[in-house]
Amino acid sequence: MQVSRPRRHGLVMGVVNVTPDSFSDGGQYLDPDAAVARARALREAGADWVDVGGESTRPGATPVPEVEELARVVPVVRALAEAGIPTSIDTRTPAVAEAALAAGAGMVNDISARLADRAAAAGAAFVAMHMQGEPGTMQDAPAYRDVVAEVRDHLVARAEAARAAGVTEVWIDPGIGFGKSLDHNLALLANLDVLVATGYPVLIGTSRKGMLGTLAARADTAGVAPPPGDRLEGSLATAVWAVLRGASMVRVHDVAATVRALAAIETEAVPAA
Ligand code: PMM
Repeated sequence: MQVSRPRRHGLVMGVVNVTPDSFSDGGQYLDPDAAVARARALREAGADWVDVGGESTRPGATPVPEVEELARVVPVVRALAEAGIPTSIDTRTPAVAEAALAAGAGMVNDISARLADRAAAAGAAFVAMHMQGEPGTMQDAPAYRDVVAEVRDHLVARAEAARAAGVTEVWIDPGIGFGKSLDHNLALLANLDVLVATGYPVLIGTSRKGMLGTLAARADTAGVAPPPGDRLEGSLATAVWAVLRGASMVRVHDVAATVRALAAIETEAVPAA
């Protein structure tokens, strides 16, 4: 399998949601063969990691029964691991993390930031993401005294706990859109250096998210927000922004376009000697 040349800066995590209802690609990859084909295509387009999820965590989503989540993701993770594709499991369910790790996942991407012990037991990498509240209600009234400091403090505490549990590769992610208003999201993106300064590698996921619809509507003469599948410009702009501000990886749906966008800033992204 051909993969693109390694970049010096900005890894890319490609998203495959094996769900009927994800906001960005729900229903497209519910069939395991379609999910595996999508993952292979993302890898060939330059994804460093492929992130497989079986539960939609969009605002207002209801939790998926564990047995259903297992049935969705485990066959896909196993097929990808057998194909040698670095695979991350996007879950907050302990049994799903365990089964995916046993099937060959090399990273646990955990929006609840509570599954570090599972990652540690398998020698896998771990992403601690910040979320205020639960997906069902998190966008009802998100509130912070100081969003940047609170998110940083929470993530550092979870990352330190993950290290103490034995994880050697710990990532932090502010969780754009997870219990955050537009202003909260923008404050976090504007102050990424605060997260980068913690020393933990930072992952950012803005791809196709609602904030990009809102911002694009401001630029539209009729004030219309584009649907998730039509938010590529904002997805690329924020991915480039994040990497220039020191993020080490971006989680995206449009891998080929993101790889090209990051290639275009490769020189600028490398700090002067
Ligand atoms: N966003 C979504 C799901 N999982 N994981 C991390 N670490 N960071 C994110 O921003 C994130 C995530 C929601 O997007 P999707 O429904 O398109 O997967």
